[in-house]
Amino acid sequence: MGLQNTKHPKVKQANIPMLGLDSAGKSTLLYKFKYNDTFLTIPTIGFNVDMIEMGKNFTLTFWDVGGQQKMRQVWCNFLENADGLLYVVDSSDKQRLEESKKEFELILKNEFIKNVPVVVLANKQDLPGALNAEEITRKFKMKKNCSDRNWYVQPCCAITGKGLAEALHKLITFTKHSSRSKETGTVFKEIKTP
Ligand code: G3D
Ligand code: MG
Repeated sequence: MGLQNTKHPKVKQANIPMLGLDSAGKSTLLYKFKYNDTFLTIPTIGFNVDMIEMGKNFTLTFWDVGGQQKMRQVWCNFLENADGLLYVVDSSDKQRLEESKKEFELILKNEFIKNVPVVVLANKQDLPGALNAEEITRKFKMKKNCSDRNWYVQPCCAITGKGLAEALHKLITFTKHSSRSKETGTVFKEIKTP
């Protein structure tokens, strides 16, 4: 499988992998970004990719990668060309917050995303007992773990869309002027899923 987008000399595009444990809400978020609508999601086997125009001459390409244990082995393939990272957390799933934090810390150790900006989406804020942005910031040790990059923790609800405009705005601000975001089409290399 190969993907190539069309060359358009003036369009800047940034690659944004969306990672996080299974069921964090990544696919729901992607549909909401793209269509401003909610769809019935099924667990993502492999990945979904969508390019979304963010105003004139700037496109974000979102890579929504499955979060099941076996898919996490291939997350690193999606980091190589990343201009920004969206890390999605189910803020209400207290039992798996530690697991999510460990995976997050593993990602940050990857050389490919050294200094790459990170937006953490503290999703499912509508659910009772969800940790708020400050609590997620502390739990994920953002100040320590992301001291070498721009970062932001955005509370949101993928179902209603609350908080998503702010998250996109942050992503755009972080990535738009980054030297890593490219000014022409990008050739997406083949990615094998287990
Ligand atoms: P994933 O792509 O990260 O694996 P999905 O996660 O987008 O498939 O979402 C997993 C489940 O969480 C879905 O429910 C979805 O509707 C739900 N979900 C996603 N975001 C939110 C949110 O902000 N609030 C609430 N309450 N639920 C959310 P099902 O029932 O289909 O498994
Ligand atoms: Mg999914």
